[in-house]
Amino acid sequence: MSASVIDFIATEARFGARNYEPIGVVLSRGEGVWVWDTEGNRYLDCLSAYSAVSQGHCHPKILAAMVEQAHRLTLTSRAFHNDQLALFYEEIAALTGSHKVLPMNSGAEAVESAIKSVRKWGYEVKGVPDGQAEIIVCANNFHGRTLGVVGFSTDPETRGHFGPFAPGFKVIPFGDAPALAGAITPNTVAFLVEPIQGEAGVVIPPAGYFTEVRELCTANNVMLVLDEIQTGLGRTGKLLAEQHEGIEADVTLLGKALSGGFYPVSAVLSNNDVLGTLRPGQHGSTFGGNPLACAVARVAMRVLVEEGMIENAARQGARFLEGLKDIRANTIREVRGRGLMLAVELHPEAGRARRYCEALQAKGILAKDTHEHTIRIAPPLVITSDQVDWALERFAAILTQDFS
Ligand code: IF1
Repeated sequence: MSASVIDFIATEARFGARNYEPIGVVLSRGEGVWVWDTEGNRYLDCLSAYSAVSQGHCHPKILAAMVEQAHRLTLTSRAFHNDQLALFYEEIAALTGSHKVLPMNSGAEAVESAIKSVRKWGYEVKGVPDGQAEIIVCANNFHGRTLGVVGFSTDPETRGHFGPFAPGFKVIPFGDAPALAGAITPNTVAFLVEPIQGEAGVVIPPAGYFTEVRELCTANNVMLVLDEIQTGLGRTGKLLAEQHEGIEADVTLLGKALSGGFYPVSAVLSNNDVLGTLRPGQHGSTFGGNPLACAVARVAMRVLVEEGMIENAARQGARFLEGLKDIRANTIREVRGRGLMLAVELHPEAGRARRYCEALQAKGILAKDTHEHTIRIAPPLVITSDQVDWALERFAAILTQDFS
């Protein structure tokens, strides 16, 4: 490593809160599926900033829209109207078939906003006694880092020593419809769930699970809130992961790729009822719905569709999954994924996934471990067949080695 690389890393460690443990690469440029470090080494990005850069790094059309809008108007607050918000609403509603939109910034904020909204809906529409609303969530969930959200995490790392936490959440196993049926009470306002659990290691529920979930929620007047912050906007090979089971959520959360990685933009999407309960002064955000965010998100959504990225995610995801399954290596316990949301789970004896990610870095691939033994693979949705094959060669070379 050159002196400058060591300097960036050491300076971060000296001044920064050490809430991350990054792989030892300092990135300074990106284009499409590729990123470059400060020394000019090129890497295929198989993380895409946790699925936020689905449209590829520095997508030229999103960049142009951002620059153009930044020259004109960036922030007005919601105290005034701006000439981008209405267009953003119209386009995201048309794309997703939603009736109402609440714009926020981070994913966690969208989750918090959904929780507030479904509780309010519960009191004002469903008739739950004040202060009694219950929300059901799943074990091993990941919905963000705010206090409200980590309070119903089941991961000791995520929630440990951050309490006390707010009551009103009930945890059931993921992928278990009878458990949902058993947990619903007259005070249940919502079931909040990821279509595929990301942080848990790309956990795909059994086929038919969400059909049953949808039926249970409808039968009991419980709002089904799907956190599609990671799975949405083409990542799994469909616009929304809910489409794999042909269901529709009552509330859908989007974030990450909603801006193509240029800017934090998130949104709560709902039927008329849930967001319809919010009145002026009851919820808001200084930056939520700002014209720069809206202009960026509008183009980020447009290129996803116009440039065929969703279909490409399905096609290249299938190719990647096949290729990973064909790797004969006794380090591999399981390979799973849907679209370009993939994971390789290693045998515990094979050593830590982190070591494999470091070895992949040396071969020109950036991927991220999760939970000790799982390598997560989520390249930008613009990846080509040749690039998938290029990556597979390198995965094969590394996964057939032993780093225990
Ligand atoms: C971190 C994982 C990915 C999310 C879902 C809400 C949020 C996220 C389903 C919050 C965020 C990120 C955040 C990142 C790690 C990460 C992640 F490893 F935890 F699972 F993407 F794979 N809902 N996920 O996945 O969105 O507030 O961050 O915008 O280090 O916290 P945010």
